Amino acid sequence: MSLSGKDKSVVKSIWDKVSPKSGEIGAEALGRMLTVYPQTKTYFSHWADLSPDSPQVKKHGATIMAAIGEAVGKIDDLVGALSNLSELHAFKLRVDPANFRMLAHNIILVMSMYFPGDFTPEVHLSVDKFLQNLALALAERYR
Ligand code: HNI
Repeated sequence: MSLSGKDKSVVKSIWDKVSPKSGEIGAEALGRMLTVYPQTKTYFSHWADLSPDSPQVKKHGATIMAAIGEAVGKIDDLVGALSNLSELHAFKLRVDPANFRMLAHNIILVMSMYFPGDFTPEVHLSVDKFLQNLALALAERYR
């Protein structure tokens, strides 16, 4: 399901609002993913503390959201934009790509918590499509 011009403009404009809070949102989303889908904890077993308030969870949540923010800037070529990260997750980290959807779900949830007024069904739809395309692009090098 490719992104329409409208999806792209909706995603860019909600991202303008979200980006000042993106570190916080990413941390909350990652912390929730680890709690709600505890099987995802296996990939982070080298961290000292996997609780939602841990410094590593907070820092890494911000890292992930910054990467997504960069991808928003390259929304016309997500596969190219995410190729290095895809390679890293496929061959070095060996993350099952099914997990990308679990994180995406939590990012949407937390965005809607932070911006309830802006998060209309139309925005939800476009952000969901964007994150699905991002997950597909991140899975591109798994072969
Ligand atoms: Ni992911 C590292 C981006 C989903 C497990 N991940 C990164 C880094 C970025 C990143 C950026 C840092 C790379 C570097 O150091 O060069 N990850 C993303 C994005 C998504 C995502 C944009 C999806 C939206 N990663 C996931 C998921 C898992 C995951 C769903 C596992 C459940 N990622 C990791 C692990 C690392 C990682 C593990 C290494 C962390 C560390 O510090 O050891």
